[in-house]
Amino acid sequence: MPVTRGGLKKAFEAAGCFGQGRNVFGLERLGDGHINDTFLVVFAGGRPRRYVLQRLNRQVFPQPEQIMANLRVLADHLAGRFIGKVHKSPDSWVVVGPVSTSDGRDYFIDSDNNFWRMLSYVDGATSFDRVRDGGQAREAGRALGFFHRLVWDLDPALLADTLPGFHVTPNYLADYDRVLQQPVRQISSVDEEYCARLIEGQRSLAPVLEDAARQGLLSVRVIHGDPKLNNIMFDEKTGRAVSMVDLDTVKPGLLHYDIGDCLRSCCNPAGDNLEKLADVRFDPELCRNLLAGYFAEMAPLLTDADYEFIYLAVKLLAFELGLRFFTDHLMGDVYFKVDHCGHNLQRAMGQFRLMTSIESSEALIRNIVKNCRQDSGTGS
Ligand code: GN1
Ligand code: MG
Repeated sequence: MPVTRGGLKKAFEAAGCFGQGRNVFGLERLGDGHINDTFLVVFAGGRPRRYVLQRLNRQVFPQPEQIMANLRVLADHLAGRFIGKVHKSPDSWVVVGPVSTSDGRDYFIDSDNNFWRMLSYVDGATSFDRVRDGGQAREAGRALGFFHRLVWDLDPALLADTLPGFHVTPNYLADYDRVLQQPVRQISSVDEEYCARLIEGQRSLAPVLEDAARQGLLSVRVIHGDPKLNNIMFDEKTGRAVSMVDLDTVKPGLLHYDIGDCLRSCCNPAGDNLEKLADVRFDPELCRNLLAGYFAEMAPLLTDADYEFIYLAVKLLAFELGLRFFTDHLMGDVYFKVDHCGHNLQRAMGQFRLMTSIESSEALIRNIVKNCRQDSGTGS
C-alpha cells in the first residue's frame, strides 16, 4: 500500500518522539506486512542504530495499548529467563522489545489518532519470504520450539487477548457464511467457485482444534500467533535462527495454531505471496526438518495428543488462512492489504491448493511426526 507524503511526515514526527532528543537521520519502509505500516528508522548522532517504527492498524487491533502491555510482560519475562541463565547461550537469541518515548511511554498517538510504537531492530539478521532448504526449515522449527520453551512458564492469564477469536476457525467460517448471505456478494468467477466448493467440502475440519481443547486434549498456552517464515530472523553469517519478530499476536492460544501456521508457511516453497499457483505444494522433506528442529526443543514437554493433532493442525491452518483471504476478497479487501484487485482471491487459491497437497500427503506427514518423535528420543 503506498504511503502518502502526509503519511511519511507523520512517521517522521512519530519517530522523533522515540529519539530521546536525537533527530531522525533516516526513515524508510520496511517489509510487506499485511496489517500494520512498518518503517526502519536511524537516529542522528552517536552509534548509528536501527529501530523499527510501526503504525498499528486500529481496525484490526482496536486496543493497541493492550499489545504494548503484552510486549512489556513478555520482555520482562524473557529478560528474567536470560538473566537467570536458564538457557545456555543467551547471547545467540535476540529479544525484540518496546522502545520508550522521551517521556517514558511505550507508544505515541498523533493528532490523527494514529497509534505508533517503536521496537528494537535485530542487527545482522535477515528474514526470508521463501524457504531456502531443509537446513533453514530445521532452524525455523528450532526457533518456534525455543520460543515456546521460553514462554512455557509464562502464565497465559497475564496476557490480554489482543485479537479475540484469532485462529478460532469456526468463527471465520461463520464470518464467511454471513458474507455469503449478503445479496450484493455472489460467487461469480470460476476461481471463486473453486474456493466456495472447497470450503463446503471442509466444513467439518473447522472445529477440530477447538473441540480438542474443549475435551481437554490440548491446553491454552502462550503462543506467538503469527510464526510464518518471514517473522523468523536468521543470522546473516551463520544462518542460525536468532529471533522471532512480529509479537503483536503473542497471546493465550493453542500451540497447534503456531505449529500448523509455521509448517504451512515454511513447507510451501512457493511462499505466501506466490507468483504461480502451480508452484504451491507441501514439501514433506521440509516438514521433516522443521519438526526435527521443533522437537529438539519441545519434545519433553509435548503430550501424546500434541503429536496426534499436528497433521490436522497444518491442514487446518492452511484452510483457515485460505478462508480468511477468500472472505476478505468477498468483502472487498477490508482486512489484508492488497497490491491489486483479486490479490486476496489469488492468495486464497494458494492456501487451498496447499491444503489439498497436505491432504494428499496425510499418511506421509503422520509418519514423519512419528519418526521425528522417535528420533527425538521421546517416541514409544
Ligand atoms: C497477517 O501482517 P502480517 O503479514 O504479519 C495476519 C496473519 C496471516 C498473515 C498471512 C493479525 O500477518 O494471521 O497469517 O497476514 N495477521 C493478522 O500472510 O491477522
Ligand atoms: Mg503479523
